[in-house]
Amino acid sequence: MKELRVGMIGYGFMGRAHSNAFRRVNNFFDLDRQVVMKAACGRNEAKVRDFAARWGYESVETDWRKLVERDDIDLVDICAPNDQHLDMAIAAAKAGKMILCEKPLARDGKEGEKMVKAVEKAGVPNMVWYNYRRIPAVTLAKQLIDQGRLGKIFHYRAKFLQDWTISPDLPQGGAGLWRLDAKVAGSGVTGDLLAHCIDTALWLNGSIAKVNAMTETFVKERKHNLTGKVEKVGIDDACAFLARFGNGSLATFESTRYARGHKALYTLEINGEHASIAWDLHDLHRLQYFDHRDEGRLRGWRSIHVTDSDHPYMDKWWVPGLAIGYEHSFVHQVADFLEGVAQGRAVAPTFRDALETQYVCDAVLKSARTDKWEKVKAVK
Ligand code: SOE
Repeated sequence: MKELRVGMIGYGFMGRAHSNAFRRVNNFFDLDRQVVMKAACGRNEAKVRDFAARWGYESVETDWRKLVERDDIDLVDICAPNDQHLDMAIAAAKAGKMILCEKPLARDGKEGEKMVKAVEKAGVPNMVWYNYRRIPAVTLAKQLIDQGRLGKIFHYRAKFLQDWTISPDLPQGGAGLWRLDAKVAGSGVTGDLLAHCIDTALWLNGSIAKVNAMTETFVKERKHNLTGKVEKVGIDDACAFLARFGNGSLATFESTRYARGHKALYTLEINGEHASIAWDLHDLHRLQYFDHRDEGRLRGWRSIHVTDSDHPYMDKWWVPGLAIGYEHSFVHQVADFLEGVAQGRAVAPTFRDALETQYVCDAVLKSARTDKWEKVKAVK
């Protein structure tokens, strides 16, 4: 079997989620490529050594440019904060590496465009880690929609709610908290959480034509971990927007880090002419499905436990009825990517697919500023 040698940049929460996927994928999926965890890269040598030892990377680097140039690396996985995606992706593309990039692709559409250009010019396989598409219940929703079971779609509703930044004492900047620093993250909940909802929505329901948004920053100043000074907060703490899809359906999207009691509640509901579906990340192995064409006396919401062997990805895991979790969506994404590499075809969401999400985020943030409906730029 041909080896595929991975170089991982970053060792935070996502570095762990991706490493777990690389480690397990060949145990569960029959693939033409054997993942070799070749090198992990991070600026703090002690921490990156510890990370590499724990996850089984063969070597470490403290300078990402060295990692990208190494001859024994086939694929670079970018798990660094958002402000570094652009430079890393361009360098990796120039070095002819395959690239996986953590979401969001970039801080905005302009950066995203440069990244798309770089990978397409280099002709290297590329993909962005919008992992929720590959939770079996969400993939099943896609299959049902593509079979036309819902009929014409009228409504799309999505929310991503958290509550971890409510305290004004929480600083911004630095490890983990760079998500609160607009210069590094690009935006707040729009790029971090709504980007997930938008990616799934574009996949399930097609393009978004225009949006009308509002955002709020509830805590206006926070101490910055890197400067030690109290600095203005530039991110959106909460964002809600209306959208019109190209297929004529109406949508509402909402995200906040101020919904006390909710830790990572991603929910979506789609209402079509014949049927509706609903999904909830806190109950991720279930898909709710209502079909108006069912016999009247028995009609009602079905709660499908998406754990049977004819459900997406489930034949690769345990016996029917036994659930899998969040981390498996990353394993599925690597498995699909490796299959695409072996067959010489692109696997979604590519950088180009993720650019569309970036354009929706740009339009959302613009609309919040202008207080008007804003058109979403089309990906050329
Ligand atoms: C933020 O808390 C976060 O970790 C996001 O960055 C992830 O993309 C999301 O899946 C869970 O929440």
